[in-house]
Amino acid sequence: MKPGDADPLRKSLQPYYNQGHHDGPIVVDDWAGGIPQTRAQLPSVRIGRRWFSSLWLIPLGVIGLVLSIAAVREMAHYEWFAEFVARYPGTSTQYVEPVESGFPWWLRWQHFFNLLFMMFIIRAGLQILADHPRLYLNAGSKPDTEWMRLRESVPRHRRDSDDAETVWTAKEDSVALPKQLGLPGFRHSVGLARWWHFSFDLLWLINGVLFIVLLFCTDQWKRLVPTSMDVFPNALSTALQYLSLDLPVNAGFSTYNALQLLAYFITIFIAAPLALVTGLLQAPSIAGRFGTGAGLLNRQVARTIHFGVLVWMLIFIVMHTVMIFITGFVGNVNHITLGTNTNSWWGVVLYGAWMAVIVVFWLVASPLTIKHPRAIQKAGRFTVGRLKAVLEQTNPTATYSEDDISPYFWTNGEKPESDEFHRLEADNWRNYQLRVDGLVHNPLELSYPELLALPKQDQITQHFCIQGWSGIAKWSGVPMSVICQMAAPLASAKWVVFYSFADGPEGGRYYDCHPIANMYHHQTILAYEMNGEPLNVSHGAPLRLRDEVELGFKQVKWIAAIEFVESFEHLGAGQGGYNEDQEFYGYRMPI
Ligand SMILES: Nc1nc2c(c(=O)[nH]1)N[C@H]1C(S)=C(S)[C@@H](COP(=O)(O)O)O[C@H]1N2
Ligand SMILES: [Mo]
Repeated sequence: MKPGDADPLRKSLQPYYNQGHHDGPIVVDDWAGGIPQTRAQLPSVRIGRRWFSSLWLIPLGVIGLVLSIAAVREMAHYEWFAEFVARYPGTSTQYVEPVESGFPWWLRWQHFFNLLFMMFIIRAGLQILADHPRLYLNAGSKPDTEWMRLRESVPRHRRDSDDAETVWTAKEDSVALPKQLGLPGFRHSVGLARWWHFSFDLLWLINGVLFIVLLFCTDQWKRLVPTSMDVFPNALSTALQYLSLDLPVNAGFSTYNALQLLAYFITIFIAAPLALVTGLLQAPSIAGRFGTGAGLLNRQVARTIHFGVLVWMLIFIVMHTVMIFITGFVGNVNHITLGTNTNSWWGVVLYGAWMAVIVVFWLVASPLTIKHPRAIQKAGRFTVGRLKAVLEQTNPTATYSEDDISPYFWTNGEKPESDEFHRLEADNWRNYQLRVDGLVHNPLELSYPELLALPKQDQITQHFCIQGWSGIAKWSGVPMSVICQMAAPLASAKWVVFYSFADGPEGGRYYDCHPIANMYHHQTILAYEMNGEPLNVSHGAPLRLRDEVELGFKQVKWIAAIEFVESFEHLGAGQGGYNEDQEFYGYRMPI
């Protein structure tokens, strides 16, 4: 028998809410404790103190387009207009040399895979957005400071985190998306969405890097990289020609028009790298490493720019597709499928086949995720698990100043309901005992006063919830290295389990496992104070973990016991924690 096997805490872990179906399928109505499928609203945007629906963009866009066309068609009567277009024809060799080699096979296939991967990335990205459906520019994610949102304000009477009974949790704030828009659509499915997002991010990046290398190993870069400032007047000329409804010549087989070139250049060389950088800046392991948590590059700014890239990509995809259709559809699809400057119907057939493949993957992705969630978790871990393990090694050390402390700090999780916990709370933790055991030389029982008497450490650090919000707070407590020193783990101990007093929403005890190496990091502490006050119950009293390289859900609140183990396979459903078991998160969460 392994140490602790007869333990009531270990027994309280539940393999999986859907007992008997350890690998799913997910019953959406029972998901996350039966959270109702509150739908996302259309995005609204705040200007000053007023909120405007994004639907206004439709009439404004139409009016803007019609007025622009009217204005440009009038301008086209003037001689200077004709002179300008003659001088800068829009498609010319003033800003690039023509490409003689057509569209090579690698470029055509990479173009197809790029679209396929982006379909998954965009849908899963929208799902991640819906898990905290607000965008801010401040690191503290304070309600009503968001500039964009997909639901109404956080209810005013539920913002007080000192009241653990009524406080509005981040989980309640999540919204559902239609199944064929989000991936997988249902509410608070961020864990599964992230496997799709990150796995296809990696494939997309590999495809993109290979594409850029091949561009510069051949003459294909000449299509995409302007070599003269003349690209700008030519781009203006192209735009004017489109708006005058007198479409410019399409010589795309060898030379893109200047507007097209700029759009491609921005997408490939600016938007795509920006997506990578702003994705990484949202990670505790990166932001903590570079100390970007509070400043201009804070997580919420990064999330906003990341969203901006999404908007750019969507506009690009729509405009690109419209242009393919209206500027000579058969010829255009011949270029990109067969690589020939022909008007063959085979090009159209191949284009149709590609699109059909994308539609099929589109249609099966969400149902497959709902049916086989454990397989999605495993496939995701197989694809990006090792990279996440590397990010755990960034050794984040950032601390912030008192001025950076967030005026509001979101709450998450369900507080403990047991009589035992209520009694401990009523007695102000006088009878609380932290148990530390498992693979250690010296099992410990530490009372609350004993914990307070141990060396105390303060740190002002940033919390990163998987759902997307963040907050900076000052945490004070006992370094885990001190606990390790006292307990003296055996060499066989590889993981450290934190058991909570609280159950998760699906039933079964909340717990989470951390690599033992993290325990020796100087920023890993058992906190009993927040912002200089005793920790309140909402935020995890009497004791909550801070392991700053990891995301928020791993910061177990209401800690009842700590156990050192060799592996976590025998705990719960064997995935490394409550959310890992029940909601298919990963156990390494430095991003
Ligand atoms: N026991 C327990 N601990 C928990 C949770 C929970 O549901 N139960 N939620 C986690 C999540 S998802 C987050 S983001 C943080 C939130 O901490 P806070 O409420 O202090 O902001 O606590 C983590 N610790
Ligand atoms: Mo979270």
